[in-house]
Amino acid sequence: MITLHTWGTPNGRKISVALEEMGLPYAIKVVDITKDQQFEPAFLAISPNNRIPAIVDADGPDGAPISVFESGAILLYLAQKTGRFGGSDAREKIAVWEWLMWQMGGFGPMPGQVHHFLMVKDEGDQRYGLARYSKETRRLYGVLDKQLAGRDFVATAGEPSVADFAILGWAWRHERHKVDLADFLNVQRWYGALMARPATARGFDVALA
Ligand SMILES: N[C@@H](CCC(=O)N[C@@H](CS)C(=O)NCC(=O)O)C(=O)O
Repeated sequence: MITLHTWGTPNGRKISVALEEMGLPYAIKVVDITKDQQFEPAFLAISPNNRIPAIVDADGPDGAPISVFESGAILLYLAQKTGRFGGSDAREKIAVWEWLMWQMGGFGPMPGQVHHFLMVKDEGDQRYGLARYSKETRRLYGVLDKQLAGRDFVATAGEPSVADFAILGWAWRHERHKVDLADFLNVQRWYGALMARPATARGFDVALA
């Protein structure tokens, strides 16, 4: 059994989506980051960067328990464990790594800054932050749109990969970072197709209580 330590944010939802898609049994342990539970010693023992998500797998690679933090590492771990959603051959696997790292380095940190600056009170600070990070967020949506032209998934053919799940976690919050998917038609098509998958929908809906 896997325990997912999480909260209802894009980085957390990526993992519940992946677990649902993989059909792995899991239990949820809520870490309420609005109450600073991410700083509790028991959580820091498995996630030293005090961020959700983290997992504990009672049945690690050698049969002993293992904990994993950082959502990208968790997704790669789960893909390795199940042999699913990691790419079907060596070339696909490398493309999955590329697009997963693209998400972790940009398509997450940048819209996350938009979310932050939308809440900043000082108008001058807000204007600067939004101009900088909204522009970069839109550029990233443009990159994704180009990659998805003529393709169903970012890095694989036939079935999605953990890179799609990672990117979807942030695209799920497109309204919050003020992006209209109608401006990115390939992203809109990909988003609709993934969200129509029952397992993916369950991953976004699973109760965090
Ligand atoms: N690179 C990390 C980022 C995780 C992250 O930023 N998590 C946020 C919620 S989405 C968090 O736990 N924030 C708590 C805090 O800032 O103290 C990952 O992808 O796992």
